[in-house]
Amino acid sequence: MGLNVVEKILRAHLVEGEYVQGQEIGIRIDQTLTQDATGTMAYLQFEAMGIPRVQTELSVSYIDHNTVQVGFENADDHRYLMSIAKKIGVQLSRPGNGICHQLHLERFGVPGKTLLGSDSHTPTGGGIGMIAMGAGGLDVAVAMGGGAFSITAPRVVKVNLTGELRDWVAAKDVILKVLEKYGVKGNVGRVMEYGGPGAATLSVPQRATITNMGAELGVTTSVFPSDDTTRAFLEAQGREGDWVELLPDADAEYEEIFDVDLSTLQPLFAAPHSPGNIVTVESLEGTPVDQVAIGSCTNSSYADLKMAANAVEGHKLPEATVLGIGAGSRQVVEMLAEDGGYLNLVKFGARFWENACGFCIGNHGSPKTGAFAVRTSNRNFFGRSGTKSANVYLASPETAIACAITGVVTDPRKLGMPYPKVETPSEFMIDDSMIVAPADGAAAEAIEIVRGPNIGEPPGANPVPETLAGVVTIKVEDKITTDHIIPAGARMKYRSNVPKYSEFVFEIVDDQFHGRAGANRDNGVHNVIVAGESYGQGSSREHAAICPAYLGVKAVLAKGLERIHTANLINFGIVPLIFDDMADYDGIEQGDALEIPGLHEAVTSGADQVTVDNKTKGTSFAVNLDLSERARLLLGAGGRLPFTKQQMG
Ligand code: MIC
Ligand code: SF4
Repeated sequence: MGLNVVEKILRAHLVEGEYVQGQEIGIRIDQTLTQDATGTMAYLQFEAMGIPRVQTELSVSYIDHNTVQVGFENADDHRYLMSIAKKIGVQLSRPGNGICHQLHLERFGVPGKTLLGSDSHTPTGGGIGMIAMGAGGLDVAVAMGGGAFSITAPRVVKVNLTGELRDWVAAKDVILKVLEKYGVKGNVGRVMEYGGPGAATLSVPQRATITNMGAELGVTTSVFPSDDTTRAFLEAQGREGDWVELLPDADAEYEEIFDVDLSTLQPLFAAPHSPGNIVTVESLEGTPVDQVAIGSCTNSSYADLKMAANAVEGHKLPEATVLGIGAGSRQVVEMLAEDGGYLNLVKFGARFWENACGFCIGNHGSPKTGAFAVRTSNRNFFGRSGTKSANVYLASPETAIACAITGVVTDPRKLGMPYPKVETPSEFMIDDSMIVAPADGAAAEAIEIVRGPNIGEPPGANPVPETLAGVVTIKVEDKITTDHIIPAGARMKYRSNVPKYSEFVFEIVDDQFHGRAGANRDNGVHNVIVAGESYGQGSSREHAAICPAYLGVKAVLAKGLERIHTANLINFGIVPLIFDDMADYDGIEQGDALEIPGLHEAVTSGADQVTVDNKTKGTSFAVNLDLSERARLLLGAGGRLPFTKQQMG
């Protein structure tokens, strides 16, 4: 039987387990990336493991999330990150250089390699044929130390592309189409592999848009083959030596095949408040648009922005609309500055924001109350823009710029102008001077790690209790994202200060949670979170586990849990429990007193169910412990860091 691209890469990196679909395997990680918002904790954890230098082929630390720097906190984190990178052998991309995923694609990604990043959009690297996955910072720290990364040997879906995109229809519309079909839940354990004759018509940045936003499906990752287009992109980045061909065998097998004829696609929106709520742009035509934001790691390549720059020529931004632009990298900005695209956009009325995460994460650029915003980023979760009442519609740069030109929702095909298509350049402007190389030998040893007052301690062990005796501290519905659990935006500067950041757990859902949970913890009462389907969607931020653990949460009882968040819960000693009978979710309420006798024993002995006694309701029901052997060891030790320390003696 032939192999698909996913199997080829994963089998070549297999270091633990047997490659049997559905079984847990350990794979060797060639490259890692971190960003500052998750990275500070990841490096604190790396330090706590006591390994002096990273063991990977390449590790890069990017500073791109917290660049607003109101107060000293972010700058403290940056200095810490810079000093530790130099000491332990990590390349460091300075603030202002751009967004991690775009930069990694441009400057470091290599087809056929594995990449683990402490950010859920790491699959952007799938655009050049890498198996690139998001994970919590602790898992990335372990990979930096040479440890394997555990995943379930995936089911691979082939997205078979045929035809060619028509004018004004974009890669974003392809991934929105895939999201329309597969939704944002129920895809745990899958990988999307793109192929077919249509794949060859897509440039690397277009492919990267698709694999980037594949994160919203909840799959392990997404990947394109590495072909002549990949080679041309790497050549244009001065990295032709990094290219290898990587194609599926002719008789490769897939779990299923989803056919997408690119020539039939039309401009789409993901409507509030989920990337999976797909509607046509046409259906909302004429609606006034308050804000347009172009950029983020999904759509901020040179071709995207140059297309927008060409489109606005001779136009002026309507009075009632704001246009903000956040380029993906310094390379993109430099090229736009040189070829006049920047000037076009500024003359039109665009505000150039920093080439960083910025508006995408609600760090700045929050829209007005009740706004209708059109954004090219990948997530429109409730409250994420920083304005709870805003309605964020995700779209392609083509749709976004059409809306900016007219001030109302506009299907770009109806602008009545020729499509100002931009091909990927055959030569990019290359200047790596904002990437700082690590020191070696005695010079590395001499480096003092800089720790300002914002730099705290990594969390300690969170032991699973013998008997869980607690309360349902909060009950939430389906599709709760990590943005619901712990907000980013203006709160993100506390990532290195767990006690402070914990004050914001569930802030946008229930601002009393933190007080209730903290009081229970102080009174020896365990906190339990009860959730619906697909709990923990979205970001890889491990603080969605660290902060609840700090507040004394011992278990999450859900109808379903997403991959990265489940791993994070286990890493920090919180037991993931799955309802056996989904109807039991309805019979449980916030405030109910719960008891799970023998929880620790059940977790460590390999039991696949435990009984929950609802003392308030006088009911009992079974819940599933769907845990690998490895997960049981980690939980038994009170989390991954204490486990790793034990292992290392
Ligand atoms: C996001 O897009 O939600 C983030 C911010 O990049 C997160 C990481 C974080 O919370 O630091 C992600 O996607 O993992
Ligand atoms: Fe940054 Fe947004 Fe991309 Fe996350 S999704 S890495 S916040 S640009």
